Amino acid sequence: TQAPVNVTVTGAAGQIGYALLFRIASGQLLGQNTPVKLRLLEIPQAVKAAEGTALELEDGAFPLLAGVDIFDDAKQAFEGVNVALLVGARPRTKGMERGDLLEANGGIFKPQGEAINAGAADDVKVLVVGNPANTNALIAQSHAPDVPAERFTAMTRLDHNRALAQLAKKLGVTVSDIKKMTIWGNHSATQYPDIFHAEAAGRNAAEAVNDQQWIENEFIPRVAKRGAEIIEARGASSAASAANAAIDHIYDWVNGTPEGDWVSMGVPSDGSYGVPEGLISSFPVTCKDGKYEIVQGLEIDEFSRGRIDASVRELSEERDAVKQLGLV
Ligand code: NAX
Repeated sequence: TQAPVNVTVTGAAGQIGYALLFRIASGQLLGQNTPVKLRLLEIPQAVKAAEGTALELEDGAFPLLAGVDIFDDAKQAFEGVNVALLVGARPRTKGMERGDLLEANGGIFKPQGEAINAGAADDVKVLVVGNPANTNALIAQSHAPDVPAERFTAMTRLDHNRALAQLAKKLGVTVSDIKKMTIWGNHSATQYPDIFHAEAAGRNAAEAVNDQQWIENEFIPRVAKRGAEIIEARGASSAASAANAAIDHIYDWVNGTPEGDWVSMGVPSDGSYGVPEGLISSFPVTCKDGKYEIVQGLEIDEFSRGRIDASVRELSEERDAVKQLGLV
């Protein structure tokens, strides 16, 4: 077997952290031949809870778990990191304006970007889960000038998976019958889940659905607002499904996507599909040999164009706002 891979998880004592760490330890993040060393980052008040989780990780007797270290200092937590999962963030609380939210998160993601720049391994891959995920990723990336920008990604895989499940249900097929789903734009209510390029059991998915009303008024809002639906039902935000999506995102990035399919990732735009360069926006991507590529050449009709532009506009506004705050 190979040397252990260093995986840093921030917000390790939170609810996504609790669902995520055991799956990483069991080998589901990187595969069954790759031992992992966990480096947990928490704020000082939550270190004790993280230590409790570390005791439980020990009790899992995971053959692939080569060690667990806990930090309340970002510089130490990201030392030698190969895979960084940035889950901890400042949630929006009552009465908080968007500017306050972005500023509070800047206070987290700026120092974390600097710490990644200072200490990460050459092959570091970063996934930002903590919201607002795309813009938090942009903040971290802009403070890590020595790390290739494309290593900073934001999670839209939960939206992608939600879209797969809703479409499969509608068509009475299994999720594995669906290929080439795409989430475009921001991980927010403006995101655009696009089934016009998707395939369901070998047919074009939009043609198989044949119901524009359902696409516009049920499917898209259901996927975009699924987070709120979960909170309403569970009394808490999505946790295990978010952890599952983070596992999928990194697993596919490292191990590759299957031939004839793609996944959705928030990645720095190279200008593809008219998305301004540098914005961290969700695209269809294929992965191979530890690298991803934005799928090129998809035809975007007027309906899709409007939806993509609206979500990208929101990302531009978020970038302008953090620019004004001096965070990027
Ligand atoms: P929790 O509040 O349960 O946990 C967050 C943890 O982060 C806490 O333990 C807190 O102490 C820690 N933390 C705060 N600041 C930190 C810092 N500077 N360094 C290290 N740790 C820090 O939230 P949870 O439900 O786990 O959600 C975490 C984040 O994921 C939230 O921002 C949430 O909005 C976001 N989500 C993103 C999703 C996505 O699809 N991109 C979906 C699920 C989720 O809503």
